[in-house]
Amino acid sequence: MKKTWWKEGVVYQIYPRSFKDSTGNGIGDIYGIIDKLDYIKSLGIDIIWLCPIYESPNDDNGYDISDYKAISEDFGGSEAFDKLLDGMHKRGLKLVMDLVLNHSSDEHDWFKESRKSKDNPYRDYYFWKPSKNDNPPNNWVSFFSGSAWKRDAITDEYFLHLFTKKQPDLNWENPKVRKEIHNIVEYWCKKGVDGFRMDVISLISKNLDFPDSPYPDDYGKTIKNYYANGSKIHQYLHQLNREVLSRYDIMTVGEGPGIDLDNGLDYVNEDRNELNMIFHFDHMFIDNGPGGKYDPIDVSLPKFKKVFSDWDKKLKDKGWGSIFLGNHDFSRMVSRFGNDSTYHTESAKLLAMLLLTLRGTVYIYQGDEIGMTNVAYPKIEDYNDVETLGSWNEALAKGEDMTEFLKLVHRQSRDNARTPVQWNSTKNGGFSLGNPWLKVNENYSSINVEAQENDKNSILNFYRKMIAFRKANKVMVYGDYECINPEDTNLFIYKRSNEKESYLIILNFSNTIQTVDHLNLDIEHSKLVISNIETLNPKNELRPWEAQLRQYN
Ligand code: TEU
Repeated sequence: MKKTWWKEGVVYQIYPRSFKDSTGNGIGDIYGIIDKLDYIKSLGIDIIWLCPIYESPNDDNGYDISDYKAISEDFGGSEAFDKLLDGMHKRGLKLVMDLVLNHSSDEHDWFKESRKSKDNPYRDYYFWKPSKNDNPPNNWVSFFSGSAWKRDAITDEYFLHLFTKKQPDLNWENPKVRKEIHNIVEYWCKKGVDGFRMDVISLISKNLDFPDSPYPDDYGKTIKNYYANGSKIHQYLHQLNREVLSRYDIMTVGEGPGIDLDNGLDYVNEDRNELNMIFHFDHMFIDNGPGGKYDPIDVSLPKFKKVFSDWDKKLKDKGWGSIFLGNHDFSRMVSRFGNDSTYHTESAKLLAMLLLTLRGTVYIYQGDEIGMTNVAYPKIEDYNDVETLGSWNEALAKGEDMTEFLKLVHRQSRDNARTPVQWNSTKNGGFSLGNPWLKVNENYSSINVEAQENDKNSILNFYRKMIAFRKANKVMVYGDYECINPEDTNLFIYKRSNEKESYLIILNFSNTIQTVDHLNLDIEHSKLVISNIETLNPKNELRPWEAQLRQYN
C-alpha cells in the first residue's frame, strides 16, 4: 500500500457561512477562519476542506457558483483568500477547495448567454430540450423536489437542473465545457491549493437519451441508474486527471449519490488515475425508509457495521476510503448515531473513537469536535435550507399533517449541521456580534469550545487525544481491519493490526450495560490504552456508550 500525506492526514471540514463571523453581518467569513487557524491546528488537523467560497447568489449557499475564479465578497474576497492560504501553509495546514462542476449558477455568464437563443455559442454548455406534449422532457425529479426541468420563456425550451432551478446542469459532453473546467481546476492548482472535494461528481455524465425513469417511486434507484455513473464518467475523470491533476501534488475526493459497492472502486482504483477518494453515502442514508429521507427508520447497528466492513474490504488493495459520520448535508452525528441527551459526552467520544480508528482518511465536520447537536426550531420560517423547504412544500401540497412533518424536519433537516459554531457562552455563542443568518442552537451556553477547552475530560480534548494517538500509531491508518461481531445489535468490536501490533476497539452503541465474555476476545492479554469514561470499570462489561481502545500484549 502506497503511503501518502493525504492518507495519513486528518481533515477538518468548514462550512464558512456558519463558522465565525468577523464583521458582524451575521455571515461567517474568511477572516473568521483565519482567526481560528491556531485552534484548528491545536486539534492536530492537517488538512482543511472549505465548502464553496466562490461568487454565488447563494440559492444553495454557494453550491451555485456564478464565477469559479472569484471569491465571494461576502466572505472577504480574494485578498482574504490569499491571506488564508498563506496563514494555513505557514502553519503546515493544507487547503482542499470544494468544486461544484456538475452545475453552475443560472447567474453564471455561461448560462446568461446560453438562455438567450437556440444558436447562442453557449447554448450547448447546458442541456436544453423541447417540451413533450406541453410537459417537461421526461419524468426526472430534482434532488430538492419537483421536476428537474424548467421551462425558459425566452426560447420556450426546458433546461435540466438536478438540484434547484438556479443550478442548471453543465453539459460535459461539450468539449468546450470540459476545457473551461480544466482551466478552472488548473487556476486553483496554480494558486497553490492542495486538493479538491468534487461535488456530485458522479452525476457529470448523463444518459443523453434522457429516458423516463421506470422507478418514479424509488428515488435511489433512479439516481443510481439514470442520473449517476453515466457511460463517460470515467473517461471525463481520467481526462481531468491526465491533463491537470496529475501535474500537481494534490488530493481529490469525489462526492457522489449513486456511488456504491458495485462501482465505487472504479472511481479510486490507483491503476486508473481518476480520483484519490470518494464519499459514498451507504451509512448516511441508512436511516432512510422506503419514502426516503422524510420517511426515516431506526439505524440498525449490524447494517451500519456492514457498511464499514464491506467498504474496507472493497478498497483495501487498490483504493482508499473516506471515513466520516457527518457533514453539512446531514443531521449532527451525535444526534443520529449517538445519544444527544443522557449520554451526550460518552456517545460523542465513542463516535470520535470510531472515526479515528478506522482505515481511510478521516474527515471531521466543524462542531462535531465539541459534540454539537441537532436543533429544533419552532417554526418552518426559522429554516433556510432549500432541500428542507422543498420537502416541506411538497408535504404541504400533499395535505400532510404539518405538525408531524415539523418533527421530521427537526430530525432530518440539513440545517441541523449548519447552525453556527458555538465558540463560547456569550451572545450567539460567540459566532457573531450581529444577527446570525441561521439561529444559533440554544444549547450553546453549555456546549461550546471555551467551556471544553477548560475541561480536560471534554469531548474536545478527547478528539485531541484520539487524533494524536492516530498520528503516532500508523497502524490506525494503514493496518488491517477486522470486525469481530457483525451481527451484534449493541456492540461494535473490531481489530486493527499489522505485523507488529494489534489493537482491539470495543464500542457500546447502547444505553445499557453489555457483556463481552461470550466473545473470546482474549481481553486478559490486552491493556486499556484509551477509554471514553474516566472512572475505571473493574468488571468485564461495557457501561452505556463506553468505548475502549485496547492493545494486545
Ligand atoms: O450534495 C449532493 C447530495 O447528494 C445531496 O443533495 C444529498 O442528497 C442531500 O443533501 C441529502 O440530504 C452536494 C452538496 O454537498 C450539497 O450541499 C449541495 O446542495 C448539492 O451537492 C448540490 O450542489
